[in-house]
Amino acid sequence: MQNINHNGVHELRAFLFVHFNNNYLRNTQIELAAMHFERKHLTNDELISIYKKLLLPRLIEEKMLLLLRQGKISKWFSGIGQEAIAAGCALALEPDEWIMPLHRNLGVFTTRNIPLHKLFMQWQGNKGGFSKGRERSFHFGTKEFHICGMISHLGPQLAIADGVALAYKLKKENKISLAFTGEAGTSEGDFHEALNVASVWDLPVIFIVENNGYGLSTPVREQYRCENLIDRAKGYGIEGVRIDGNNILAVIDTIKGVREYCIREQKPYLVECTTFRMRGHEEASGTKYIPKELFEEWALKDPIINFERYLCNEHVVNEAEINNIKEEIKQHIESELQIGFRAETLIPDSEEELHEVYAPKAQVQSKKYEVRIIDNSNQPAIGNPQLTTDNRQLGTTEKRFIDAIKEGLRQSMHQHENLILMGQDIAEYGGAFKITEGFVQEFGKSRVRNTPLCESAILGAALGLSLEGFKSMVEMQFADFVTVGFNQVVNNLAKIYYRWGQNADTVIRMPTGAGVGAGPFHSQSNEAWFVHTPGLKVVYPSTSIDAKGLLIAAINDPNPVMYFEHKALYRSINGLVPDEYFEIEIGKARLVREGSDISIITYGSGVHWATEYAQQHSDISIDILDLRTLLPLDYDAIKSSVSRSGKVLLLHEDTLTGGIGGEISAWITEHCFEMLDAPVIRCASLDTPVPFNLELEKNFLAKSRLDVYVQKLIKY
Ligand SMILES: Cc1ncc(C[n+]2csc(CCOP(=O)(O)OP(=O)(O)O)c2C)c(N)n1
Repeated sequence: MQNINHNGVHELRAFLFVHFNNNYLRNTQIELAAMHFERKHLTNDELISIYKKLLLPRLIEEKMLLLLRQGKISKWFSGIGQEAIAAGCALALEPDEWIMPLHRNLGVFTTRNIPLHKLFMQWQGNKGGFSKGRERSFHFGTKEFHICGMISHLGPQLAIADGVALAYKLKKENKISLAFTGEAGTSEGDFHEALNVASVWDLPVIFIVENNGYGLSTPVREQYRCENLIDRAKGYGIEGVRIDGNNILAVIDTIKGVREYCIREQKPYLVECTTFRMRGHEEASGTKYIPKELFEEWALKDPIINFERYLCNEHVVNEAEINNIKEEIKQHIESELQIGFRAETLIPDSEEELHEVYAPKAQVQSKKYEVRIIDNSNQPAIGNPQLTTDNRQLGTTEKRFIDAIKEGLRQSMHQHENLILMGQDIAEYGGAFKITEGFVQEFGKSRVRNTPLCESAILGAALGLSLEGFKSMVEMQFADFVTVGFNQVVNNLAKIYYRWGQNADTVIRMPTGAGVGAGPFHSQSNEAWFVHTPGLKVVYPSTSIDAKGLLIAAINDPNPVMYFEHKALYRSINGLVPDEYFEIEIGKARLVREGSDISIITYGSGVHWATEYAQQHSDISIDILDLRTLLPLDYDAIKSSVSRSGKVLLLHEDTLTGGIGGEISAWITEHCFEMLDAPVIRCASLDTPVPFNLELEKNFLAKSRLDVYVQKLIKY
């Protein structure tokens, strides 16, 4: 590649005069090696401006370390010695290009000119910070400055950059996204997945590896065995370069060149920046495990001192001017700190906290269809659904469950031009269950995207698409496989809105459930994992009309929605479904039939088991409630069902322990105790993995014990 400055790591011939006491900041008389700077076309003013950007995070940090010792801020991850990478990358990008920084990248935030007082409030956990006191240290983002906040797990940042780059590509914008990882983070599967997806999808992303020698206490030798981390680029079929991460001009020049390459070629690029972590992993953890000589060696390569020396040698500035610049910055930091310290004490407000877990639903900007809300919550819809009087005039067609899902998805693709579908084999092949069959022909390959086998990266990419205003639907080939993308779902998608106000506009379709002899890894009911995660919505239709209406509602919802679709229902049930575009409201249960002897509260396949049972036992008056949404639950509907019978059976295909039945049982006991004539009983599947043999599976499923539990309840 031309344009790129391939400065290697320079050999040092310097000598350290003073006794080194493990804190290089105190060493003033060090003789530096000549770090080779190439100013190229940069004017003096530009060099000074770069110097100020490089210096600012260092001076902030020195102040923060004092405040940390005084207990005024919490945990601190130091980026001292690594500033040239963060500042250099941010300087090389346009301000509206998204950056995914990590815990040592203060320089990204400062270079993007974030108001310092707000940053200080953030670190003090004040409401005036970026996360209203909900997040610590660098775990926050800001849409205004195009910075996506990290989660502790590090690697997930990389795939978000893929999603943003995909958005830029789809919009044909000449932009790139840039994500950071430490060298230890490259051992995470997320690194591999993100680079592979970026390569296969030709995404303009820059992946920066900050190789600072240690991942907490683990040296590189125990982290990886390739010679250089950029050697991995070849394995992904992409380009890579290794540069001196302490040389600010090398970083800026390289990243600018790489950026142009990524835009021009529409490809990703891996950049390994060599540097060193001059302090402990975090301030409390010390540095005893690092040989003293390494600090001595790297102190000589300090990015700021070297650049200062260069600027003086080039007569860009003199020492007095450097001191003035430092003084000016320190004063600015002090005055911003005073504003930060004046922040009001945070008074917790539970209402507000709960209210801000979910993004409010915006009005759907109607592109093609008016949105009709169908309320069939009091109407049976099994077999031959009765629509309400108002809805009866709608054109309806008898549809199988699977076709209703397909229609909901198809109409949503027409409704939202910004809706992107992603999943394994969903394009030409039409998906494992053929739900997206024909979609490629209708909507094109850029919106109906086959993915490599990498759930985590795709779920991360879905979040990246959200940052740029896209909606997405991610199809899990089987609900079981969400486990390998679990972290992105429960930690990133679910929490991001509460943490810093960015929504994750994604629906994850989950073909779920047993009954087809598919064994332990193609049959699980894993909805309870997600019901336990604030920030997600969990819907689980049991009828064709609901399958379509709930899917449309899920796609219109700006929050991450887990949409469970039972595989055994795909082709085994059908019902009348309105032809037009309509929503079934998320969070509303449906009364399947009214009864007075017992209530069966259930969802998914349980609705069909209960209905069949009721039909076969006409002597028992059974009230059946189909929950339809598991998060949030429709407590009003649950209460009214309890009030009609006083005897409750919670039925689900999920296993017993930790299933949602336990939660509902607790709620009923707590809130409807006076209405009860018997203990709340749960009928669930056996607490075993789902077995393969059909007889074993039948025995496993809750349905096989339904009669026993109903009789037990009746006898009370
Ligand atoms: C998934 C996960 N495992 C473990 C950790 C604990 N942890 C936090 S930072 C870190 C080391 C990271 O090293 P590296 O990626 O090289 O970045 P550096 O801290 O050196 O900048 C570890 C092990 C974590 N945050 N996330």
